Amino acid sequence: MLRSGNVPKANALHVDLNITHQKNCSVLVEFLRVNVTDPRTLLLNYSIVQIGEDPVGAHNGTGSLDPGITTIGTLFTPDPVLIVNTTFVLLTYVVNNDKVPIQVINKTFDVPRCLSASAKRDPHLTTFDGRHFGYQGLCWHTLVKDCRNVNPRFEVTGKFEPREMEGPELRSRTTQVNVRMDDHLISLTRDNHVLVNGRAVYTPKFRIDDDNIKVYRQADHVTFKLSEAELVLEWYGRDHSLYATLTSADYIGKVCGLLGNADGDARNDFTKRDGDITKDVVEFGESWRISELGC
Ligand SMILES: [Ca+2]
Repeated sequence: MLRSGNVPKANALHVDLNITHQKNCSVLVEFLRVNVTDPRTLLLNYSIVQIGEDPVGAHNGTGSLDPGITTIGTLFTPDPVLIVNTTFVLLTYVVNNDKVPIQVINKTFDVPRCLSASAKRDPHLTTFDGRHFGYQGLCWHTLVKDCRNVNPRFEVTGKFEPREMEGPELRSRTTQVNVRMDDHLISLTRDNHVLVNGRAVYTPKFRIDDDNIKVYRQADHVTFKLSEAELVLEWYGRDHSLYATLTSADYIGKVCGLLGNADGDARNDFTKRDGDITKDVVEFGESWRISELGC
């Protein structure tokens, strides 16, 4: 999380900021009302622009913080091509009901390189580098794992099972996701249950391995964070959808599996387990099936 450096004065009619990364590498900018008891409405005009040599479109918006409303947010998704440790400037003018400026926030924040991938219903899979493909495989497959050496620090696997038949073609979907990290095996089930080494954990939030692994159970999904790799998984079990984001420079281009190698080049994403690149989606998919796990 990136936190604003603004230090609001006590009882001032000001806003503060929270800037956080969200699913699919989007960025949420939240405006927080500092003095919640003040009866005046705060009007916001903001503009988010990238710092750099090439001009890019600004993300502009307006909003109002009426009395009783403490937070509003704006979500924007930077162009993935530009998300290489990019610095953005958020310029916000805050005025009161009389349209008199009372605060200008000129806040600079960095967005680290971030890549997103997904395994869900059709089109089924999208790699970190944005290649969409349908692969109707069955049983357990490697989705993404550390491929820096022969002893991966982590591996995320998905179980594909057939959908209810809708015609003669077999179509599969993800029904469970397992994450293996050191001695820990965390399973995310289709009912959004979480199992740690086979035992169900029902607390809404828990940590493992000195905070390296954090799991949050929410209403319709489970969020899994692996701090070391800056890998975030969001699992919507009932929707059979997994979203993954990866931001660590240590792992960019050094992962492998059905979600690709995250090096920014979609053309090499069909790299098989043996390192060869294929154009055949079935050959690629089958190479990542984990035959020893069965179905
Ligand atoms: Ca690639």
